Amino acid sequence: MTACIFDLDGVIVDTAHYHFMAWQKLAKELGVDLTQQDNERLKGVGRIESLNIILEIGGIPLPDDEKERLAAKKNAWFVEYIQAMKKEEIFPGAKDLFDSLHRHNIKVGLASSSKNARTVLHKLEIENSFEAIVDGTMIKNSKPDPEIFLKASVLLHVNAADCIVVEDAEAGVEAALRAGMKCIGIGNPQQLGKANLVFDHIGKLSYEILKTL
Ligand code: B16
Ligand code: MG
Repeated sequence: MTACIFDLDGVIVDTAHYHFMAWQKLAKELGVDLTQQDNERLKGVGRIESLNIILEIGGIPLPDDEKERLAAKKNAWFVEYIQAMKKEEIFPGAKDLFDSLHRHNIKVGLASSSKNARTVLHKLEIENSFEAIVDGTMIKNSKPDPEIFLKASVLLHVNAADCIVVEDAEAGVEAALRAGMKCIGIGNPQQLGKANLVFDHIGKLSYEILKTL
């Protein structure tokens, strides 16, 4: 391992919950009952792709301009939630893990499909913890496409095969494996079974565990 690449929403902070709250509010307006289980399909995928999944669940066909309007509405709610975020909302152990990896000369990268990732990093005051940051504004194809992780490895100047990804989404685990990287899942082993190892929280990870992969 020469680098470790972290997903943001759901791994470093519980913004995954804010995404869910905003999508649920929109789904309700559309008359769609969006369950926690449905929400697993939205994790890690881009904004319009997420809306398409909700419309598919509801059996609602819409023209592209209307989709853009609804996605912007959801985003406005999400932005409102993250504006109120406090830096203390970072998951316990995350910052210590970045510092420990740096002490062991492991590069630390961030790869988030979110176009709001930089705002969240700024709120948490951790922009300087990463040697490279790739967000949703920098990619054409969102997870499960491997583009985001490959781009991160290029910016970190490391081989993809020497990277470990930490992800909470099924789409993210798939993207990491397709990039030829190892992957640690954060969450439910039943959902993230393809990952090399699964933990329920980032606080359980350490340099010693990562280097066993
Ligand atoms: P935005 P991650 C992803 O971030 C979220 O998991 C996903 O739910 C969201 O739809 C996507 O970002 C796009 O976010 O609408 O803010 O651009 O998990 O890759 O950090
Ligand atoms: Mg995530």
